[in-house]
Amino acid sequence: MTTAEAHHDAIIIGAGICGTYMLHKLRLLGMDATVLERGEGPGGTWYWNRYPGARFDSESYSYGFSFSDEILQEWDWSEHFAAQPETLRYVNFVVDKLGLRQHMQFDCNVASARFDDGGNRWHVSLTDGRTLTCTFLFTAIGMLSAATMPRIDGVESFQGQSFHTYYAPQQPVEWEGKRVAVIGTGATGVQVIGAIAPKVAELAVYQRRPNWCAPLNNGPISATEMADIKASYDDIFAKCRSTPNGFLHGPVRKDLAEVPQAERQAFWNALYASPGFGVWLGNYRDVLINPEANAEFSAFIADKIRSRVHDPEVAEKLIPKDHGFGTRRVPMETRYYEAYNLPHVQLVDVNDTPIERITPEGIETSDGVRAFDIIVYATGFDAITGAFDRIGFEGKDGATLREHWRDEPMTYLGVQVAGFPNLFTLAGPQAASVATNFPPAIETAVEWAADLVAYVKEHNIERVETTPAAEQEWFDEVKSVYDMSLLTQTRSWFTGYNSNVDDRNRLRHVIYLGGAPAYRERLAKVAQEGYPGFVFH
Ligand code: NA7
Repeated sequence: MTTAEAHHDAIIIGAGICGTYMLHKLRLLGMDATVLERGEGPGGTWYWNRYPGARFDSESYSYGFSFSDEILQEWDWSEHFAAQPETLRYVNFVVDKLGLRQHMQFDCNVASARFDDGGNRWHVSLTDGRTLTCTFLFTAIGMLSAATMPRIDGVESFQGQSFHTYYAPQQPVEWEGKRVAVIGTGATGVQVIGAIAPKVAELAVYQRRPNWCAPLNNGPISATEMADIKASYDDIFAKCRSTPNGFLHGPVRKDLAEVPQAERQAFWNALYASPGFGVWLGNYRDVLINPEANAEFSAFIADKIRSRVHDPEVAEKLIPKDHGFGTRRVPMETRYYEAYNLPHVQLVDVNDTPIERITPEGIETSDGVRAFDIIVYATGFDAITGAFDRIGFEGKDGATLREHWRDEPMTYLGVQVAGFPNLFTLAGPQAASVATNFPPAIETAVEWAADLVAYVKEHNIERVETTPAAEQEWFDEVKSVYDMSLLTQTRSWFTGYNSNVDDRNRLRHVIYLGGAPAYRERLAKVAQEGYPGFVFH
């Protein structure tokens, strides 16, 4: 069957890392599957985020797919933390290598998906007027794909160039000689600022709350190193499977107080100088759990910031006071703090001088108007659930997913929703997914879903659904892990907050925080036990 025909065994929404792998697995099972993708090519996150400085925070070789030795051996990474263009090339390479492109439909916006209870089919409507049907519907729509603009008057009136980082132009932007504003200092803003600061004529950074950032310490991968990496992939992925977050960095199995002060300092200095997330995830095990241990490490990082930023007043503004290190997603930076030492770079604290409106010329704060050529909105996402809200999912008896998830994103194991049969939310809300190294989490989700599909085929099952009781059980588990974490003491997208979306500036239990190994074991146990919590017809 060709992709143009209306019915498929399976439809996958999204051609990122997740949709690509799900399509491959379904094709291996002999299913007729098509991918619907709103971009003009595959890549998902790596297709859209073309802003300067966009790159991995996880080691390139721990990010790629692990399932194909052939792909691992054929692909060379050029840097320890590859930049977006390289990753986009990688996804395209995989898609072509596996012969998947012909089963993907691009430039396809899914407007709604409705379950026909009697016919046991999903009807998937596209904004181009087409409606496709399928038996199984998989979402691979990303956790950070619904970009949010700030709710500031006049955004549309600006006469210069402006964009949200997620929608950065495909053509390179001319930064040289330009007066630039960046609003937002999350992981994205920090990458943009580090990358453009040396190029532009003027840069004003509008900061609401600072984050605890740490150096990425990136570097090129030589041919010899790449050969060593290729020879060590088994060890690399075994290591990733052994750590709570699926990265190459796992906690030291000691409490901070067990280690003499001088040794602690030496270890922390080494972590600070080492590549990647070690500083966040390779620390003493109580740093992210015990408030005193966290305060001590936060003080260490604060001193690092003071030592890197020349102006003490600016340094103090860049040091978070409302949360401890690592309780929000830690942005990994490259010469971010040094940017503030450049004479043409200015930090604007919007708590002192709030933004009142965007004007045709630039940005007006309580301090007056400042003119810009370019405004970059690095203002984040309606994370985790936003991409689902954008599509009108309608399940049994007219129930909508939006309403079902109004208070909390209720799911069973992060893979199914009661009342929405045959819909699988791959690496979705309340899965371990986005709190961990995402591709390994995607592999877990996709392989589990593929096993379930194989089971369903083998047993001539037409319908898989979960129950409200199973959802409640999983919600209680998800919540209990949040309750143990320091993360809930701060507002961030990990805890479901977004001030730019109605009814989203509050705690929601959107991610399973129990770690990748526990999540994997839980999914495996459910499969081994014949899928308790699921009802098959
Ligand atoms: P984040 O981490 O949600 O950061 C968004 C930033 O934008 C953050 O600093 C916000 O300040 C700021 N923001 C948002 N709205 C406003 C308004 N209205 N005014 C001023 N400042 C605002 O998104 P990112 O894209 O940086 O990172 C998302 C993930 O992508 C990242 O964690 C990686 O996993 C990849 P706030 O802190 O809310 O005060």
